[in-house]
Amino acid sequence: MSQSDQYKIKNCRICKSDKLFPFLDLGAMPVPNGFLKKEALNEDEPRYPLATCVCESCWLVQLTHVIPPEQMFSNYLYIPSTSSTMLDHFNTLALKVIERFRPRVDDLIIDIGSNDGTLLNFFRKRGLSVLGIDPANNLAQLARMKGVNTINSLFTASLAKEMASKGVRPKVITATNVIAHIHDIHDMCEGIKTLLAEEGVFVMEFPYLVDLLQSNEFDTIYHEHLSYFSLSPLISLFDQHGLMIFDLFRSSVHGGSIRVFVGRKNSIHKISIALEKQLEDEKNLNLDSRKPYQEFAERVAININQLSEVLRGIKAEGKRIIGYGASAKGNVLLNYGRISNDLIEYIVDSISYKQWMYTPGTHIPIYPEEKLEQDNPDYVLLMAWNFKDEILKKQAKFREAGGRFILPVPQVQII
Ligand code: DWN
Repeated sequence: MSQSDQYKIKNCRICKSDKLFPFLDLGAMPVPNGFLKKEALNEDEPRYPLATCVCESCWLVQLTHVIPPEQMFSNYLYIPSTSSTMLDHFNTLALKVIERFRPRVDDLIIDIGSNDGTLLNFFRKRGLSVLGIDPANNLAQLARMKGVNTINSLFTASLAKEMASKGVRPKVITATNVIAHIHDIHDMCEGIKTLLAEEGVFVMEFPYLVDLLQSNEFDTIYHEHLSYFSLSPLISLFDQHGLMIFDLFRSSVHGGSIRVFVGRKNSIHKISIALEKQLEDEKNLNLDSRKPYQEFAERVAININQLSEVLRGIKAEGKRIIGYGASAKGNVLLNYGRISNDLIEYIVDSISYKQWMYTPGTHIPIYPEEKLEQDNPDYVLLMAWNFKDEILKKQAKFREAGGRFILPVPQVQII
């Protein structure tokens, strides 16, 4: 059996239907955070199919293939705490949750996929007791060094059962940018139901499918993100586990995210007008038909050809181009667009883990941000476009001196 069949899904992960409509194929490529050391450049790099389908029964958008998590998350090179945008975002999230749900000092806050403890630290500093759960050993150690107690494990229903049997019943469970990474999402829901205190709230935040489609954010489709959620399939998922979404909040992080508030069906939580309105908006977008997905795929093909033309045109003028932000999405953009070191000389990035490494598949070297100021190239392809404001502000001097940024989405733009 070929690798592409080995990981291919046959049924929707929420409703188990086999009516899966494929609509975008980005080709086979290495996992997006699979950065390489120099000595590994000539070794074989596993490539996995990267394509999306939509279930024509519950309308969950999902990857056609699921790569085993241990091949992506054991030594994870993504920490949110390098960006002031995310630090502000998590601080505000903690504040809003405390103001609205008023956890008492002895109430426990658990974060699933707690990474390096960034979010939990904002609760901890306000006197609340916190506990992280994360499978990446390197990040769990970083979190513990910050004083955030962390269980180094994937979140599963059996872990939840074991914790609940010891009296662990958190008032608040958070999960930011992690639920889309979980294949057995029913197991995750059973875990939430077991662990969450009776009147507790599960706060789940993830990139929103509506933003992805409307802003052509095809590079946020990668092997780690198994599901691309809109509200309606999520509502039917939670309903199967005695849970319900009762409110939401939209934000611009990561190209447009949505935060949903989930409680037990018969709890004190009441469904908000905002939720009813957003459900109406989804209906008006015909997300329960093939059309929006087919049109998205057409726009993506136009976009990537345009980007390739712009980059090759700049090179033909004898100008130099580098990349900014060795992000997972950036690696999808490079591999899908077949953009390698013939076009992009190097990439600068603020994360020390990634510096002096090479990008997966395209083998472009990654250096500290300071190299941009020293080297003064003509153009910069902004691969971390979700941090555009923060990065453009940081590189104001480069721009004042005539340096130009190339934005790849929603359309190719030079600023
Ligand atoms: O779901 C996920 C999303 C939320 O974040 C994770 N699975 C993986 C990750 O995706 P990503 O790698 O695309 O994340 P970022 O945070 O968009 O990557 C930004 C990159 O840009 C980082 O490597 C850091 C770098 N950066 C920089 O060099 N200078 C970021 C900022 C703000 C900067 O000023």
